[in-house]
Amino acid sequence: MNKMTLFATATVATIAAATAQADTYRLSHNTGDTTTWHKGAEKFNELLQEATGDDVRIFPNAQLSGGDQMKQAEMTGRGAIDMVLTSAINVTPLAPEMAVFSLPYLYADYDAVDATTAGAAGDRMEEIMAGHGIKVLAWGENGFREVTNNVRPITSPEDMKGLKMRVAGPMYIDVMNELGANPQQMQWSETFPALQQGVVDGQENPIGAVIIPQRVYEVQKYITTWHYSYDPIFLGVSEELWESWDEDTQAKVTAAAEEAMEYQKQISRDGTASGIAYLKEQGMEVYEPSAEELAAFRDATQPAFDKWAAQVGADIVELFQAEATAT
Ligand code: X2X
Repeated sequence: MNKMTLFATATVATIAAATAQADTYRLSHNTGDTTTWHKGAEKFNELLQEATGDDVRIFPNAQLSGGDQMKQAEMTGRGAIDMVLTSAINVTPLAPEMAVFSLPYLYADYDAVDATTAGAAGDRMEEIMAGHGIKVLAWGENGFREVTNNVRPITSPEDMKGLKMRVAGPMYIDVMNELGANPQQMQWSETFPALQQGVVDGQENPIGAVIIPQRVYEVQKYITTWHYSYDPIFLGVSEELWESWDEDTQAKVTAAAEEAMEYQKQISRDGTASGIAYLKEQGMEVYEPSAEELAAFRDATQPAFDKWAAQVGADIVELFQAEATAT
């Protein structure tokens, strides 16, 4: 063998070894390790291991972005984090269009939600995220966000007046201001102690995905199922990493993500369905508003809807509304 052949043989062997070697990817999410988000990530890891031999190391509570839940997407976009599982509202500093999902009272029910994530509306958001360096693999669910607090039952917009409310993101600040509450943006990982110590009176989150698994009922007395805002989550991978895979790997990763998010969505919905009874058992006072009462919340939050619809862009809002009402 001459020198050239030796070199070529060694290179091929190195590439073969590198290809056969299993990779470990780092996945960031911003809830605790008891939530349906975390369970969905674990399911993804399991399925990916079976399909490709690679595995996923899961980092809860936004640890990879120094505890900042709004930074995970941007870091994934520039390849500093491999994978991200987060909700739409956390991505709005990077892609304001993602606020569309959570516009107050956009969705009537789960069918309307599924029509958009599976339809042209979902595709449009996936294109936008790709423009920020994130390949969306599949949509999962945080859910319809319900309001809890320690001061009084919330039965009408007036009841929100003066309440100190922890919120996750900018759109919810506007919504809370319209309702006369005092909103404060805070990391989710810091919210439980803040509620416990009375730094804030209340918060809003989905029942099945977050409120029950993170035991919010231990530090909150009242919950109102006002369904004011829907929040999807998505499982995404940095475009850089995505592009490094061959088509076969891309297909396997996508299939694992879709199955894992389907599972995550189902356990979130199941947990929500059985959740009201559970929260009552835990001593919470549950208020389920009538259609008329919901309409009052809807009217009161309309200015925030209009403001954010303008930021999202009329074409996107119309696309979502068309698919959400076609079911
Ligand atoms: O921070 C929250 O409230 C949470 C966990 O629901 C989101 O990530 C938006």
